[in-house]
Amino acid sequence: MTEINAFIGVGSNLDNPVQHVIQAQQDLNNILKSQVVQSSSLYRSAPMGPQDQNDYINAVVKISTALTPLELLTALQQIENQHGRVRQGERWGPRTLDLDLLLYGNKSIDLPQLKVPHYGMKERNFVLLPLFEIAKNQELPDGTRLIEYVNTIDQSGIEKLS
Ligand code: A4P
Ligand code: MG
Repeated sequence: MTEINAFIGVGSNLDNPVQHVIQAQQDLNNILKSQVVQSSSLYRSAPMGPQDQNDYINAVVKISTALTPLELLTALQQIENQHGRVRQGERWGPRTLDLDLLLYGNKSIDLPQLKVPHYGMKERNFVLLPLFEIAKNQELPDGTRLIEYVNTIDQSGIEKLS
């Protein structure tokens, strides 16, 4: 069985976000044919998008998985639903739990329901900093190095918690 390393971006800004993120780390370890390899620290960040919402807690989790990308996406969405995620339609609005598939091995995926690398990851400090913490030498599928993006982003408005 081939195991692939994948990175999951975790975010929450409703109903005790720290608890949601910690619980999500455990939930990811319980996904079928998958286990957590490493988790980043938790980070507190100012909201991107509408400003009338709470700060976010973000983290990145590395897993090893034998699921296909679409099977993994389904598993991530099930976990979001277990956390009471309600989709209200507001772009970048508040949420109990958001799980984004950032990277799946070195694959590029361009399906209607799944784009990998995740479209926002190259310009979001709340994705790049936790990812870089646990994957210093990571490359993206196009051969660019993660550190190149880390070196160019604005690192204000984000704080490492633990
Ligand atoms: N989808 C496509 N590619 C992917 C992927 N790589 N991973 C599709 C996960 N899903 C992917 O997702 C909408 C659809 O995207 C899914 O049905 C899936 O098929 P969603 O989670 O329902 O929608 P969303 O997350 O509200 O939309 P969006 O635009 O992806 O929001 P973002 O980009 O996730 O932003 N500020 C801070 N500080 N920290 C945050 O974590 N997060 C957001 C949400 C806004 N502001 C934030 C943060
Ligand atoms: Mg999302």
